[in-house]
Amino acid sequence: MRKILVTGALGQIGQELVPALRDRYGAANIVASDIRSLPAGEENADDMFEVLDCTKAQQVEDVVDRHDIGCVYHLAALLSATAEDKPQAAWRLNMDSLYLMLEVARQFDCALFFPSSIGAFGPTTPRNETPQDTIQRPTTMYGVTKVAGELLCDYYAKRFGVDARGLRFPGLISYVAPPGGGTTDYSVEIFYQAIRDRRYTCPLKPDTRLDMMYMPDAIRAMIELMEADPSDLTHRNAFNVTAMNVTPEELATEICKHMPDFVIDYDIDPVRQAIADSWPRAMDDSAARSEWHWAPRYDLSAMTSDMLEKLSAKLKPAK
Ligand code: AKB
Repeated sequence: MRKILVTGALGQIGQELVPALRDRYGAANIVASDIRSLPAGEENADDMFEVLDCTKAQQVEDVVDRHDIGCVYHLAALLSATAEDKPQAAWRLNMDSLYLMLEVARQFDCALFFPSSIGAFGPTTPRNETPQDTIQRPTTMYGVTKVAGELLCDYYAKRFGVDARGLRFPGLISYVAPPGGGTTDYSVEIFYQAIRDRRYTCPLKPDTRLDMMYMPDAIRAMIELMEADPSDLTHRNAFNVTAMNVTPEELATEICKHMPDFVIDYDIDPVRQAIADSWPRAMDDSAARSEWHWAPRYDLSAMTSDMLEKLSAKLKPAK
């Protein structure tokens, strides 16, 4: 098989996607890449890793050509809160790199996975049961880059036949690698703080309802979409996917079932709150369910039990 390249491999999704791809297709077929080097001690002779700035055409072409890449999972991007802080940098990374990846996919005949987000919607989008095809007028730089990215992927698919596919991810909850600079980061931080201190100060209001998904479901969704028979896909790109929708208060209540002394309080971050208030409360993911049989396995209760068990083991002080 032609190899698979993952960009942003040291990020929250990449650190779980790369091992899952290595398990599924064999380590010799997966090239991980990131703008950062692998941390010392994490190198493994069997695993391929490239330091790659995916805004640099020459570097991207060289890696794709040298490794005979046939599919790219393009994860490198700035998340919503960081993008609001650094909008110019967000445009450069999120858009320049996607354009380059699509161009390289066109020239080298590669498939491409692009992660869009609930951030691709805005305050004029219907907030409940948000349809697959609806109004998209985001008010954040992150959202602007996600809508533009979705449109660019559709354009390259239609105009040049590039097999570009993608998902609109909700907040992703995981214990392997922390997220960085997202609006939904609270849903991961709350677990770290619950285990360490039995208390958490949340930057979003208690009733802020957003879609969420546990990382094992997210990884499976990406691989299942990329493996789906193209003739089954009407949309192909930017599928709404969700597994649960929760508020900070509800998540805290679920954690309390395992840790009755856990306490949550609130210190609202106005930037993150404004972003969250402009996003859907609950997406309709029926297109993904019918076109490629998407079905999440973790609901709030299953995710919370697994997170607490796995993260407690990870944070246990070494003896
Ligand atoms: C963020 O909060 O920026 C991301 C997202 C929902 O796209 N987790």
